[in-house]
Amino acid sequence: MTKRVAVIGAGPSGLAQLRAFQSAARKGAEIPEIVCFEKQSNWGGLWNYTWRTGTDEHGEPVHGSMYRYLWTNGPKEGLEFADYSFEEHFGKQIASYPPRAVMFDYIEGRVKKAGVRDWIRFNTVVRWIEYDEEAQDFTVTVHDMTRDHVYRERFDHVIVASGHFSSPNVPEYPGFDQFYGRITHAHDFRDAREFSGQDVLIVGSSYSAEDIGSQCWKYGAKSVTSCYRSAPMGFKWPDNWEEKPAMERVEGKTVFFSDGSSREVDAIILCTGYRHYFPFLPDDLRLKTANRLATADLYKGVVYVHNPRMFYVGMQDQWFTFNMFDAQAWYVRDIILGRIAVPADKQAMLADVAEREEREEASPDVKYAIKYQGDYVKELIAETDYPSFDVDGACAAFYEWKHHKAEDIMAFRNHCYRSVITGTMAPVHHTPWKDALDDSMAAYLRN
Ligand code: FAD
Ligand code: NA7
Repeated sequence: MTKRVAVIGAGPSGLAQLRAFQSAARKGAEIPEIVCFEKQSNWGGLWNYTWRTGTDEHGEPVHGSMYRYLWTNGPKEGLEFADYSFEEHFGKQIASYPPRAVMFDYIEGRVKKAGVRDWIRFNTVVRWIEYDEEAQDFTVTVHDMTRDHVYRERFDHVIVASGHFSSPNVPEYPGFDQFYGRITHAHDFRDAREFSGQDVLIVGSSYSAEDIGSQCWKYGAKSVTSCYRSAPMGFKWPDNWEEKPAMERVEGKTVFFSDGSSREVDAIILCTGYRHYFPFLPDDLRLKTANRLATADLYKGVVYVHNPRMFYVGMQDQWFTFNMFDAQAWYVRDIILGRIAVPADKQAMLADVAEREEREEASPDVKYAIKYQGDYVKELIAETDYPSFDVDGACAAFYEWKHHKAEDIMAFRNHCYRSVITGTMAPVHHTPWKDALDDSMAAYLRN
């Protein structure tokens, strides 16, 4: 009897998994039946933009956290698919920090070519998964929203690719309930123009804080104040952007900080990160981890040590994204196809996790972290037929990117890098990022 595999989510990670199996099938391998459940009506995950916030058309929590005018926050040369280059997709090399719509088109191009859309059941929310010890299989309960029908099916393996930048981490500070303006989380941020002319407070000091603050600045906020809990972002900010230490409390429109200073603001945007949240999983199958490079309880970063028939793809904090999801997906595929063996001993798997954690913690240096994840990508692709590529070259693009950000945070996206897949240098974009207000694909590809 053919094995059955359930993939949860058709974002970049889930699509990498479908492409991995399709690629094996195309080379003549016998593959299991793959069923991908996707709660949205289209693929692309976070890159499938929605204007909605809160609940979707079915009353489900909106998955999307992306916003209008988003351009990639790292160079595309660090994430390019090794089996499908930007040049293959667009017919030419393009500039290095594409807007969301361009990225969506690229993601979609590869899976359209692979012809895997039929494997996906759209508008279908995974509600619950249980493992049957005796039968050694999983029962997956899903809700088909189109037919308003709940049903269950059994699978030999489950691959969770539902993302982890969707369920917001929302802290509360004293006085929030009396604040005179709007308090939102980055997850619900959609259009920076909403804040034009306003004094905006950004809480947090990571990627969302940096980029949402920059969006507000670009689209005409009167001022941006950002505040950090642990460490400042420390960039050379424009004149109307001030970085403050931790927020302590709010009174009316006034925010007080831990250095005793205060500031009046019109709106507060909580860029306070996300939670790994799997409401469809019971205790024995649910990954519990912080957002870090060495995720807890995942052997080789993908095999769930407490039940090695279950896999998670894309659960790490991310320097590498699409190419790392590919490396993981090809690796998971080969375990399922019996080409790669997983240790039978749980202690051996836990030792692998512990070694990864220890190595991650060995240095707080950013370059070290980038190389650490690059080495992880190399480690996985060495064991499968995923096309090998110059991972060190991709790391080098990330190092340059870091340098360009330190030089000028509002201009780093004007730089270009060399593709590690095709060897071509990206063209300089026709308009500096801060002046390019139209983020459409047509505008970007005009080069
Ligand atoms: P997602 O893209 O989150 O996809 C998960 C999919 O699972 C979704 O389609 C969702 O609908 C589905 N799903 C979830 N729960 C269920 C369920 N119960 N049933 C059925 N389906 C379900 N990365 C970069 O490389 N460059 C960037 O510039 C960049 N910018 C980012 C900006 C923002 C604001 C955010 C939040 C992230 C950004 N990322 C960026 C990182 C991003 O995580 C990855 O690019 C990528 O989208 C992760 O893919 P994924 O498939 O793991 O998760
Ligand atoms: P991150 O990278 O997880 O960062 C979360 C930030 O929020 C980080 O600066 C945290 O500070 C801060 N944080 C968390 N809780 C609090 C509280 N309670 N008070 C103040 N500050 C807090 O999430 P991002 O959204 O920035 O990035 C996620 C992805 O989206 C990323 O891949 C990007 O590509 C886009 P800390 O340093 O922990 O003190």
